[in-house]
Amino acid sequence: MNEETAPFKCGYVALIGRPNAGKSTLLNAVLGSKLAITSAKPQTTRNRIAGIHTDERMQVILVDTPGIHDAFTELNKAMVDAAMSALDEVDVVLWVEDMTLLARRVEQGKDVLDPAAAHIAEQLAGRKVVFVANKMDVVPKPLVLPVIAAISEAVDLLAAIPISALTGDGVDVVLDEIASRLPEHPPMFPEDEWAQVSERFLVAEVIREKLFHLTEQEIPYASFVEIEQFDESARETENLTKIYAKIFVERPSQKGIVIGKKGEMLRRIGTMARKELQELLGCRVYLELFVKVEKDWSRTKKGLRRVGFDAG
Ligand SMILES: Nc1nc2c(ncn2[C@@H]2O[C@H](COP(=O)(O)OP(=O)(O)OP(=O)(O)O)[C@@H](O)[C@H]2O)c(=O)[nH]1
Ligand SMILES: [Mg+2]
Repeated sequence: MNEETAPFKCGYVALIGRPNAGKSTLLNAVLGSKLAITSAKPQTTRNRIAGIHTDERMQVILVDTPGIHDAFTELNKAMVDAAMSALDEVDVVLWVEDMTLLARRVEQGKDVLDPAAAHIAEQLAGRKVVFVANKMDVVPKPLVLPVIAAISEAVDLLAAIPISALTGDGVDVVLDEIASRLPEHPPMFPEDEWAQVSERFLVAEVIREKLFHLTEQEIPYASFVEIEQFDESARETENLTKIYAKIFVERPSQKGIVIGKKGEMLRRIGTMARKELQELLGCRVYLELFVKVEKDWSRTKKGLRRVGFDAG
C-alpha cells in the first residue's frame, strides 16, 4: 500500500516511567516545543499533560504522566494514581527508562531490573508496551542489548528503541513505531492544536519549573503556583500581558527561603520565569509574584484539589 492510500491513524499514547527518566523531555521533543516542564530533580511533573502531534499519517495524543515511585504522602499517591490511571485510557504505552541507571547495573553485574523497574514491569504486564531506552547520548551502546534482553524477559514488548530525548536521536523511530500501532481513525483534534492545557496552567508550570531549578531540598515539593490574575487588556494595544501569581508553600520557614535575602530569590525566580513567559505568550510580560503559606497543603484534600487532583 502506498503512502497516499494508507489509512489515517489516531489514538492515545502514555509516557510512563520512573521519575527523572525523561518522559517530559520526550514529549517536548515530539512536539517540537516546550509543553511540559522538566528538571534534573525527580517528581517534576505533577499532573497528566496531553500534547498532540499530527503529521500526514497519524494524530497521536501523547499523555505525559508523573513518575511512578513509592508514594507515601497524599500528594505523591495522587501523582502515581494519575500515572496509573492513564494506562487504561491509551492504545500504546511508552515505557521510558533512564538508561544511565540500568546500564550501570549491567556493568556492576547486578540484576538489570532494579526494584523501580521491576515494579513498573509488573504494572505493565498485558499491555501494549514500547520500551524507550532514553539518555543514550551518555550511555555506551554495547550496554543496550543486555538491558533490552532483561526488560523483554519481564514484559512482552512491541518494540525497544534506544533514543536520546535530549538530542532528539531516535525520536523519529518512536513516532514510526507509534504510527504502526495506532488504530485506524480520523483525527480527533484540529491539525494546529498541539496542547490540551490552558494558557494559565502553562504559565503556572513555568513558574513552578523555576522553583525546581533555583531552590533546593524540600522547597520545590512544598510549592504550588496559582495564577491570581491574567490581565490581557493591554495585549492588543501595548503587546503586554500582566500576570499576578502566588507561590504557595507549606510553612513560614519555606516562605522565607523562597523570598530569599532582601527578596533576592524571588527576584531570580521572577526574572527567569518572565523571560520564558514572554516567549511562550509572544508578548511582553509584567510578572508579579507573591509567596503565601497554605499550611501542609500537600496533606489536605483541599490542597490537593488546588493542584488539580480530584481528592474526593
Ligand atoms: N543526558 C540526557 N539527559 C536527559 C535526556 N532526557 C532527559 N534528560 C534529563 O533528565 C532530567 C529529567 O528529565 P524530565 O524530562 O524532567 O524527566 P521526567 O521523566 O519527566 O521526570 P518526572 O516529571 O520527575 O517524572 C532532566 O535534567 C533532563 O534534561 C537524554 O536523552 N539525555
Ligand atoms: Mg516529567
